Amino acid sequence: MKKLFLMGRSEAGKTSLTQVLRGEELRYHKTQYVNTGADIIDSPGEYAETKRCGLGLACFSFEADVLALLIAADEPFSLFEADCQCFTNRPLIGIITKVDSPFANVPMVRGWMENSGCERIFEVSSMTRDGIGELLDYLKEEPVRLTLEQAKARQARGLPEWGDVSQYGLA
Ligand SMILES: Nc1nc2c(ncn2[C@@H]2O[C@H](COP(=O)(O)OP(=O)(O)O)[C@@H](O)[C@H]2O)c(=O)[nH]1
Ligand SMILES: [Mg+2]
Repeated sequence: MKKLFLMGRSEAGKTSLTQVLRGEELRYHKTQYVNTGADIIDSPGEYAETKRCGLGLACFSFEADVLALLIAADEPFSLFEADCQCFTNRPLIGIITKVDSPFANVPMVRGWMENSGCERIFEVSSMTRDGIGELLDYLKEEPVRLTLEQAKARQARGLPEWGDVSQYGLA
């Protein structure tokens, strides 16, 4: 199971998605702190909303196997800059939540996520459970485990640690 780190503004649906992925009942809970011990690391939206706290997200991300930018399908703008993957050395995915919303604009959010460097994008609803199975299947795949030497060899060539590098003889 991959350890997932969720980033997104307040009300984007991070805590609800965490509850659904854990098979818990949906209930409102204000996220006050970051607990990095669990399989899914939820974070308070305030971190993504202020520049200083945004740095904290970069630090917490090193506790995870995969990072997710989370944007609700009905959000009017994106908090995330272009090419966010450059602040981390983990795979970056996008999770579009609330696809059931009557105000959903999935293609627009997908465009923001592509611009921010997400290598895969999932469309989900914690209310209807749409797309949750596909996300769980992805999380159940084992993360790539590398030795320090393997990681350094890839880094020296400017390659991501998790990508297919068979053509470089580094597998
Ligand atoms: N329609 C809809 N509402 C959702 C969905 N997920 C969360 N919400 C609602 O959005 C609000 C914020 O959710 P929450 O998970 O606390 O967001 P967080 O601040 O990112 O942790 C709550 O009122 C949820 O009931 C969803 O998939 N569809
Ligand atoms: Mg929350």
